[in-house]
Amino acid sequence: MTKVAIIGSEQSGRTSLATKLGKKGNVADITMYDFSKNDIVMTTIDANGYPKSLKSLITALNLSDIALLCIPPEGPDVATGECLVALELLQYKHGMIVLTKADTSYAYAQEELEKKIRKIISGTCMQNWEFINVSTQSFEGLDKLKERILEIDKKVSEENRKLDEKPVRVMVDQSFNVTGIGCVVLGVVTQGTLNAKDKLTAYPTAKPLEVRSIQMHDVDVKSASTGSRVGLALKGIQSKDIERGFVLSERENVAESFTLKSRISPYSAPLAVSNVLHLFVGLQSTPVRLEKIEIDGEAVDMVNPGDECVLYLRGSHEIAFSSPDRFILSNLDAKQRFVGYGFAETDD
Ligand SMILES: Nc1nc2c(ncn2[C@@H]2O[C@H](COP(=O)(O)OP(=O)(O)OP(=O)(O)O)[C@@H](O)[C@H]2O)c(=O)[nH]1
Ligand SMILES: [Mg+2]
Repeated sequence: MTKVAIIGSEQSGRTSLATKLGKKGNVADITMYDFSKNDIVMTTIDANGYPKSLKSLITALNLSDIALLCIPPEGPDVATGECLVALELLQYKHGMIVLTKADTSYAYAQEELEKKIRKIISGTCMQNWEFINVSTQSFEGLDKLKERILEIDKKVSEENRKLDEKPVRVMVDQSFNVTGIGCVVLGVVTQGTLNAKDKLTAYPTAKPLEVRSIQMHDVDVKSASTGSRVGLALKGIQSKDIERGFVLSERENVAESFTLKSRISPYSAPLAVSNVLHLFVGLQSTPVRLEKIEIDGEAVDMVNPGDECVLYLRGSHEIAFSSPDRFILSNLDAKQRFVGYGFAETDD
């Protein structure tokens, strides 16, 4: 099951590209486009709420395995830079740089643009990503792009098979009530293998539930491996008790305040105690206040771009997390809004 996120700056050609990759589904701050033919099943997510909403960007990336960063012939702007920072903070493994609207540019200009961006991404997790010139007008590059997506997805599947034996976790992105069925949620199996009749808990509220049935692209299945996008009918819980961001699993840590071993992005402004930041983990997010900063075990008032530190953050509502989860920190008032990443101390 192939899951693709389309990101980039305003007017970079994101939605035009998404419409070429699948059939449009419901629209929120992300829009999903579904495609299925023979044994190819693909969901493409347009982060259409970005750049206004950082959450749209993070949600699209966390629900996907392959990122397509759209850059138009005009070249990168602040939002493009912010997308690059997000990918680097998430250590996003797979993706491509899509030079969009190729029909409005020239081969030489596209080559120069590629050179310029290659310089920017050297030394980052994106340094080996392929560049591809695409036009949704002349159709240049579209077949090649689809081919490459499927090639990359083979690697993604291999990686996911290594996670199939882990304890199951499902990241929920939608929850609603279906007459005659009850609570239905949509989401992604982020690790482990989900089986019908599994008894799990919805976090952060810790409400127990049973998986009544599993569907993948409208087909009933008995189990779903890591990376699967699933629809689940749930027993023992109501749709109003689950929302986007919830994690279904056997056990999660739940907290309102966090101690994060962090690294500040080189592209952030310095941080100071009492700053108000915005924290993302999985599809959850919360405002947090920076209560305390430690560098090498010593309390300090400020921390600089590029520094490693321990951040003590106080939030206002409960967040579910486990040891592999990467927290992303942002300052919604800054021009480049991403601040850094961190990992929480967990009980497991
Ligand atoms: N000539 C040409 N125009 C394109 C191409 N792709 C997109 N456009 C045009 O560029 C503009 C922006 O395209 P969208 O696909 O809406 O880009 P977007 O990033 O989704 O834009 P917003 O969501 O509005 O920020 C539209 O007017 C498109 O018609 C292309 O391949 N060639
Ligand atoms: Mg759009």
